[in-house]
Amino acid sequence: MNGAMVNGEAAQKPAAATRNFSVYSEVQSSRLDHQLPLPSVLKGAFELVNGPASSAAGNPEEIAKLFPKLYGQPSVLLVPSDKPALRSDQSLKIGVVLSGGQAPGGHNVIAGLFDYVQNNTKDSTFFGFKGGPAGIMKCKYVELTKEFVYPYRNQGGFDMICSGRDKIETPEQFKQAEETALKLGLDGLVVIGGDDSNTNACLLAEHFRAKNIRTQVLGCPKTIDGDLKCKEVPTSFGFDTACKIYAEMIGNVMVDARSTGKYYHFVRLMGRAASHITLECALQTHPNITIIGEEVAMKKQTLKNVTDYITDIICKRAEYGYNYGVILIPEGLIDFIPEVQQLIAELNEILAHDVVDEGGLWKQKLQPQSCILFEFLPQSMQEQLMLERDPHGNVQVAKIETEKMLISMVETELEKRKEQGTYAGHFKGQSHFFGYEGRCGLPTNFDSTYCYALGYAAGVLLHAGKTGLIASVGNLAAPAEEWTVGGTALTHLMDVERRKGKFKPVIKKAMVELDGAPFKKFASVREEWALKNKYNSPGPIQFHGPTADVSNYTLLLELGAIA
Ligand code: FBP
Repeated sequence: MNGAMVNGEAAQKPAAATRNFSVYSEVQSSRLDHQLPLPSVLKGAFELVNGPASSAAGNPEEIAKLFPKLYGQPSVLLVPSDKPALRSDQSLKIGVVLSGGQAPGGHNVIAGLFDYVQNNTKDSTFFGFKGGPAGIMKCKYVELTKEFVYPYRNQGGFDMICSGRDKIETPEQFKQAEETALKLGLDGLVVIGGDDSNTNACLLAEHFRAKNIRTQVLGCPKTIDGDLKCKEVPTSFGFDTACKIYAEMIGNVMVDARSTGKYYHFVRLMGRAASHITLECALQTHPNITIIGEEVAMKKQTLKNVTDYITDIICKRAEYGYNYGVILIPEGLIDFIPEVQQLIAELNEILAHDVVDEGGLWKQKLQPQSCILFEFLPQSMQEQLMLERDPHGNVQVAKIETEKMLISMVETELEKRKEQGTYAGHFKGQSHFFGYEGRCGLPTNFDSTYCYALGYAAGVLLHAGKTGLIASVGNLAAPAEEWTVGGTALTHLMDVERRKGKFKPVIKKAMVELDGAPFKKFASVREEWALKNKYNSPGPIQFHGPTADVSNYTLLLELGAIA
């Protein structure tokens, strides 16, 4: 086999790979030629069937006002047909951009889009905007060719064209994007991103429509966080691979904990808002304690409640003779604790509108209870909460070391209990943050195939003249040949939210549902995992063998494919 399979034909292997990588390992090289099965609807002739008019995830009247051109447009589904619906003699100019945090599989979305365009249109041109949305605004791009794309097939990372978190927000920035679209004569632009980036894609699609610019804009669901999903978009790519990488690392730490019997490992896992990654990693590895942010919020727990919950289990385990364990904490935990949430909301308003003076006068603007909490937090935590927000107005939770704060709070509580005579064990905390390590690994078979299908789907939608849709591939519990392919109206995923002191349209984040199958499964076994050591160390991602194509618990439980 000489190259990746494209519609049954091997993609031509170029003479020299151009990726800026000194050496490919054997496994990386073998992935270059990994054959990707396409959903069968994409292999033959198909037509695009419109669904009913769409609405919004919340506040439909506001969304309709914000997107007068796009609101209500139907979603589309590809269905097999006798004759092809799209002309193959068309020549398209298409741009693609990677936006936001890295997620394994992004290169395959580009490869899928590229292959669709190559195989189904004539003499088309494909531009990759460099460094995220800033590349669109500054018109910095590279022309993507077969040779350029090849070394990135089935490889992790976003280094093919790189990514960035810039937002196309101000009238000047929209103007810049418009100039680029016109200068390059773009028929279409595909934004591969998370909730914020897809919101941006929709705003751009609306802008181009309103100004009669022919460039269509489509989104693709990317984020390891797993919080960009809905019925039509069952998962975001990257989640599967990232969770499996973290699960391997957690499993290793578990074996280490059991081998020495002397440490409690506090592992903070990425996932800025939702706790999907933490929940999935718990289902894969069976830790002693797992904190799910959404549950903390629902129970309106305080920092003290969370600390007590952890401490109680540590004390009980000490009675069983276990002075070690593994605890999973979601990155976004602090944002779920109502008292901290309130503090962050007040800080956001202050940081957006006021000068933060060194003398601390700004603190007078905090509510009394928020001020008390702020003063109670360790200085490092205070500083981390005051860090600059990202361009979308989010607190940069990846920089907040909640695991260290919890270790110190648990330590203090255990000392108290020791004095009271209710704890006789010994405690040593080890902190870990598993985040960036999972974002650029070799994509699993699932992510590789899913991303390729997403890219292909985006190609079809652009070719069909669609705009303001997110590529949607469904029926994911079935073999890839049976996956469904289509596009969902981006406005259908939207709500309004308060950001930087103003109401803004946002794609509603999909949080862990406490009555959903993954959480219920976890809740049914967590007590047993707390006291008995039921650790599961899954080892590295498998690319061959019986489990290689199995996706993750979250997806399979949500789809009802496993119980
Ligand atoms: P996206 O939502 O853009 O996919 O990014 C998610 C994420 O990986 C979070 O899990 C994490 O909090 C954040 O990015 C880190 O951001 P940065 O790369 O800017 O440090």
